[in-house]
Amino acid sequence: MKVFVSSPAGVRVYCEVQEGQSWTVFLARHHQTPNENFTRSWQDYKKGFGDPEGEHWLGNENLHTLTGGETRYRLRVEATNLQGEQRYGEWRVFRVAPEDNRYRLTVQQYNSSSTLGDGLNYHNGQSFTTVDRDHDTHPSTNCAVVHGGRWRGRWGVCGLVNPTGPLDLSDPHQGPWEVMSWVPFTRGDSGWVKLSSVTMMVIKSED
Ligand SMILES: [Ca+2]
Repeated sequence: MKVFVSSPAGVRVYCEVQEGQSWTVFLARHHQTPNENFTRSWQDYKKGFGDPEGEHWLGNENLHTLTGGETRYRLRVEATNLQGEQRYGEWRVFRVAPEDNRYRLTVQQYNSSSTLGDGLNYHNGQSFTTVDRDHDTHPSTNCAVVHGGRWRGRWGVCGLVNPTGPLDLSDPHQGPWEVMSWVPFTRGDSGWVKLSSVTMMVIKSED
């Protein structure tokens, strides 16, 4: 169930309520007309963009305010492939550092009952990178720019998961790494899979 709330700071937020628990959505991607532009600057990813009722990024500053304190947050990702198959993944620790630490990502303790693979582990500890701020580990390339800017805003390395990649799937010859994708889509697999939708959300940890 979708619920829209305003934070004390006046930020309008989409919360996904599942089994009585209210998850704060920070990334929503799906087909809409027109699709949201995710090739954005550091400032845009900092502040957030898009419509909470449609495709959007909540903003790195909001993510840090929410998850960067003493309270531990969990992460849940729900993803659907082009065949309509759904997977979910959960991580028991999700934290985004302040801007002066380049919104560095901590994502740990993958829940092994997840059906979605743990590609995010590859991004653990990485800084956030945008087309105008290369903070990734690749020495000669900005990962947000390669493949025509298709890697977009991301935490740190070229690969693996690409939830901010383009949703234009009209070219069957495009590799999955060039569009919105996840690897491994199924826990225990190794395959790189194009996605038709993805939602990333957080909730306070109960332990
Ligand atoms: Ca680089």
